[in-house]
Amino acid sequence: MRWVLIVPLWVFLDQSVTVEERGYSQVNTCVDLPTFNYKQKPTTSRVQCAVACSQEPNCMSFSIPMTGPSLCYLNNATFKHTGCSYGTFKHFSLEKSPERPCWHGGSYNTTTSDCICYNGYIGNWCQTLMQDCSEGWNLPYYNKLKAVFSIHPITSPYPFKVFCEMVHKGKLVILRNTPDALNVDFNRTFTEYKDGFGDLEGNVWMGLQRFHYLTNHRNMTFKVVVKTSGVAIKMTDFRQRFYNDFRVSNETDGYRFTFSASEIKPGTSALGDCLTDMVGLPFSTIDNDRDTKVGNCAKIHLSGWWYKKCGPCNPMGKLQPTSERIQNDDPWYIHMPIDGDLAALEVKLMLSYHG
Ligand SMILES: [Ca+2]
Repeated sequence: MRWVLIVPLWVFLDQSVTVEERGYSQVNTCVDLPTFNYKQKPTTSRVQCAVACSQEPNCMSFSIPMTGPSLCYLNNATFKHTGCSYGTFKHFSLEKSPERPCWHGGSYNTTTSDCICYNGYIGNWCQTLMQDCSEGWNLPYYNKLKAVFSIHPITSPYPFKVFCEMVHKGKLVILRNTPDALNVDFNRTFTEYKDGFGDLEGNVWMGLQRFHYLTNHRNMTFKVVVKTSGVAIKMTDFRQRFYNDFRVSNETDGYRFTFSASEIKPGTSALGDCLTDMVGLPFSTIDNDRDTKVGNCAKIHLSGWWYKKCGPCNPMGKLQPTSERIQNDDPWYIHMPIDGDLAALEVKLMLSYHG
């Protein structure tokens, strides 16, 4: 089933999620910098300071200087309203009380005594903001869970849903191309590749714009996993390769990617490298040919990708028929750099934070 992106007007307004919407309210108090201040961080806005506070389990309030939000002061207790408002700081406290036990706009279920969290927050009291899957992985009760979560990367103007695998520091699915889920056609337009398509729990492409938001402010590791099968070994196998500090640029720049290093990890079977040669190339689709070939690689392979002339891989190509266990030369099938006479039967591209 396809999921349709409904993009409300407010997503285009930067910082449209206000401090108040993040669950903090300004407190009138004569306290200057409180004794319960425990950390200071550089910041450029009140919203950024609120995000910083919401990512720390012990942060209950934050303060910023009246002269401007150059430094964000994180505090481990809340302020009391005194009706007094002079001082050199503005203070913002989490709204949490016996009447409103859930933070950041979460709703309380009196039957189960649980908070139902929204807009990228998780935790018993919706206290933690998820920027990718790593924050969920840090909370023991999501351990090993594979499910859809709402996240809100700090540079994204809106929260959005992703599929997280809460293993190995928390992995987020960018692409899943598998025969184990309903078929999704990857032969799509540039707009569709930009916005994302497919089913979050099945075959899916998360979208280039989200890929950009997920990688433009944190050091993310991009993982390519290919499931193979061969006549000789008659068993499935997984080949993997990792790309450190992976970044995708913005739409104006053509969603080009960079990374610092490519590596194989001990204990995993090696997958060849098909991305190094594509660094600096814009993303190509059937209706936006930006490859360096005279023809259109996206039309040849029936899928979008970072193509050159055209290149050694097309992870969004058609799946090999299950009866065919050797590599098929037709260009519309998935091709991945696997040693030997093996077909790529499934591809997953994932991101994880290794801050
Ligand atoms: Ca071309």
